[in-house]
Amino acid sequence: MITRRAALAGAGALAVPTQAQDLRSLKSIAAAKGFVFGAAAATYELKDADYPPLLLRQASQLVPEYEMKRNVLEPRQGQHDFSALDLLWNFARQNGLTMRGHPLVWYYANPPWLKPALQARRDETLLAGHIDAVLKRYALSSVDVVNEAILPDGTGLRPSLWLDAFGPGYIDMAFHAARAANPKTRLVYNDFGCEQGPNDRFRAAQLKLLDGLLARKVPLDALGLQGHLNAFGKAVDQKKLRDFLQEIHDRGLAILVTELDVDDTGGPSDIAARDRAVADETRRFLDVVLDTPATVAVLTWNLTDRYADPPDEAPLKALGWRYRKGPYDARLAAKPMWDAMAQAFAGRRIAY
Ligand code: 9MR
Repeated sequence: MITRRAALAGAGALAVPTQAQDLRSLKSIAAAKGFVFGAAAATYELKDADYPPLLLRQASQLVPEYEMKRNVLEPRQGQHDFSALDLLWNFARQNGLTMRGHPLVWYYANPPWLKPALQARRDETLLAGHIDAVLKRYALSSVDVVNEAILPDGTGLRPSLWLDAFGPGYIDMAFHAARAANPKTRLVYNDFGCEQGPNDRFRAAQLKLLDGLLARKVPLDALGLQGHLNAFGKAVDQKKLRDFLQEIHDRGLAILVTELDVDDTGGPSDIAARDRAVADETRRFLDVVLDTPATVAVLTWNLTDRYADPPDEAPLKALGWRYRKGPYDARLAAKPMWDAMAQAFAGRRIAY
C-alpha cells in the first residue's frame, strides 16, 4: 500500500521545476518548498571578491555574524555605531536579500560599560532603548529578541547581567519592547539545546519558558533552533526532535533554523569520511525539521570554511586544517553537506 506520505514525496520528486528554479541554488530549491534559505554574513566576507557572488546565488536572506551585537553597536553608552551593520544592510538591500537580526538581548558580546550601568540603577531603557533603536532603523524579516537565556544543561535560566538587573521578567520586557518598536518583524527566541543529543531537560525547560511567555501574552512568534551540530558527537535523535517540533507547532509558533553548521571534530583522518558523516547528520536533522509546516527558514552560520577558525585538535592544526563546518569548503567548492541540504530541501513534502 502506498502511504500518503510516500505519495506526496513521489509527487514532489516528479514535479517539474519552475523556470525560476535553479537546482544548483539552495535559495531556489527552498523557495519552491515554501521556506527561505539564508546564511550568516560578515563585513570581512564582503571584502573578499570571490564571496558575494556565491552568497547571492545561494542565499535570499542574510543575518549578521557579529555586526548586530551590542558590543559592536554601542561601544560607548548612548553612542550607537551602525556603520558595520549598515554595510550589511545596504548590501542586502542592493542585492534583493532580506535581513534577519541577531541578537538583541544576549548574556555575551556586550560592551564593558553595560554591566556597571545596569548595576547602578534599575533602568529599563538600557534594554528597551537598544531594541527600539535597532528595530526602528532596520526592517528585519525576523529577529532573535533574546538569545541563549537557558542554561545548557536545562536546569534554569542562565545567569546574566539581564537576569541580575531585572529578574526573569527581562525576557518579557524584551519581547514587548520589540513588538512596540516594529510590529511587522517576526520575533524569535533563539537557543541551541533542543536539537541534538539526549537533552530532554533542555527541551522541557524550553517548552516551559515558551509556555510562560505565551500564557502571559508576550508577543513571541517563533523558536530559533541554532543547529550547531556535531557529526561525531551527540547525534540528532529524530524521534525526540520530531516530537519536540510538533509541540512547537501545536503552540502556533513558527520554527527557524538560525545557525546551522556541522562540526567534524573528533572524526577520522580521512576527509571524505568526515564529509560523509557531516552530510549524513545534516540530512538527519533537516529531514525532520522540514517535515513540519512550522519551519519557515533555514540559515547556515556562514556558508564556507574559508574564514573559519583553526581546530583545537593539534594534529589537524599542524596539517593546516580549519574547522570545516559549512556547505562550501575554503576554495568555495560545494561539499557533500551542500548535496545533503539540497536533497533535504527538495524532498520536503510540498502540501503545506
Ligand atoms: O560566529 C560568531 C563570532 O564571530 C563572534 O565573535 C561571536 C561573539 O559575538 O559569536 C559567534 O556567533 C555565535 C552566535 O552569535 C550565537 N550562537 C553561537 C555562535 C558561535 O558559534
